[in-house]
Amino acid sequence: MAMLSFERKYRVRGGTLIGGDLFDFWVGPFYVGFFGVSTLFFTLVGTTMILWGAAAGPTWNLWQISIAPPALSYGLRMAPMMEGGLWQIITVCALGSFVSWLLREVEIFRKLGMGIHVPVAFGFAIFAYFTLQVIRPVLMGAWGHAFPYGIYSHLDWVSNTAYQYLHFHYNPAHMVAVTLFFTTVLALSLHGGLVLSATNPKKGEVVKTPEHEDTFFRDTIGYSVGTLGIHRLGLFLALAAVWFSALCIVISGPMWTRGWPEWWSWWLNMPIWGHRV
Ligand code: 07D
Ligand code: 07D
Ligand code: U10
Repeated sequence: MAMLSFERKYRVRGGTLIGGDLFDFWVGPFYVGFFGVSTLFFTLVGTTMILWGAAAGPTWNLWQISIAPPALSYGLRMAPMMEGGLWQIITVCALGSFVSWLLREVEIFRKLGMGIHVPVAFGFAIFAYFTLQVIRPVLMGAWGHAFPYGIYSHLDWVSNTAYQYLHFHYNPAHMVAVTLFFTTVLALSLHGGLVLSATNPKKGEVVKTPEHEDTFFRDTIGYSVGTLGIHRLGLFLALAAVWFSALCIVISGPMWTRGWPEWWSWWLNMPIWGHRV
């Protein structure tokens, strides 16, 4: 692949976090680095374990392959390979490869002298996964509370887990997370629409300026958050959405064991109504 002239300038040694010059090189378009090698290592081992589990399972149907965590009776112990041990190794490999990928991003940003906003954001996604697969199961005392690795089986886990709390929509942190996800989509669509409307004009027309963009929102809603501000807001909304997602699931079980609709009885029990239900 031909290198852009800019890439030729920045493709120099340095900026690595570990390993010095050892893996400080590129293969085609990809930067390698120590964490590229560790990403590949964990990905290969993890994928091999999934294939092993699939080979031992009843189907090769991609949608139905599933590798389950150990039964609840194993608690937080290691389980035999075919009874959840594979799931445990795959989880370690998944975390190893996600964190390696994050650190590889950090090394590339350091080479470029840029901020580390993207790996920080990825860190939130990894944190959500860690909450689902490690923090909550540990708090509840068994790996069996984690989700299985399968395309449809992980959906079954979401639904089954939700109905253990009767009506998951009544989980207040889930409400906040859902609202933040919807708001993120609104913000990105407004931003994408606005930038295209200003910078991709019809043939013969001139490209408009950020002042045009600001003015559109001032005229419409009385305020413009600004061209840098919308990116800050977008990142904040998306990270907050994931943060509240992790919160909504970690409180389900470790902190609240009844149906979520019941949680709202604090409202009916407020002394201002003059009675208790
Ligand atoms: C578009 C970037 C590309 C990534 C893709 C995913 C794999 C899995 C592995 C057969 C936006 C690649 C997929 C590597 C193959 C095996 C063993 C990202 C983009 C295209 N889910 N989920 C999906 C994962 C959880 C939920 C699709 C992963 C939680 C619901 C895909 C994780 C909960 C629905 C997928 C994870 C949950 C899905 C599309 C990890 C709450 C859907 C994902 C590691 C978060 C949708 C059949 C996508 C679907 C869907 C992957 C976790 C809920 C298979 C890797 C337990 C309700 N999930 N998911 O586009 O169609 O993401 O499912 O945590 O409706 Mg899921
Ligand atoms: C965990 C993904 C991490 C991914 C990583 C990267 C690879 C590499 C390679 C492509 C967190 C993996 C990378 C594998 C791929 C290549 C090359 C992201 C993660 C590290 N819900 N609900 C959420 C809504 C209902 C329930 C979150 C909406 C029902 C449960 C979000 C609705 C019931 C859980 C959300 C709705 C229910 C959730 C998910 C509507 C089911 C969770 C987003 C409109 C009957 C989960 C932390 C997220 C959660 C979660 C949205 C409905 C149950 C806020 C919009 C009422 C049990 N739901 N939900 O967390 O909070 O992403 O997880 O009805 O556990 Mg919900
Ligand atoms: C944004 C933006 C903006 C832009 C943008 C974007 C956000 C301001 C300027 C970016 C956005 C887009 C492009 C839009 C589309 C993106 C999405 C919808 C998001 C989802 C993305 C995808 C689905 C694509 C996913 C693809 C991936 C992750 C690539 C897969 C890559 C690989 C498989 C290779 C990974 C490389 C590694 C790990 C390191 C390098 C390694 C190699 C090349 C292999 C060779 C290895 C070696 C030589 C090392 C030796 C290894 C050893 C020894 C280990 C071996 C171990 C063993 C055990 C064998 O805001 O505007 O525009 O564009």
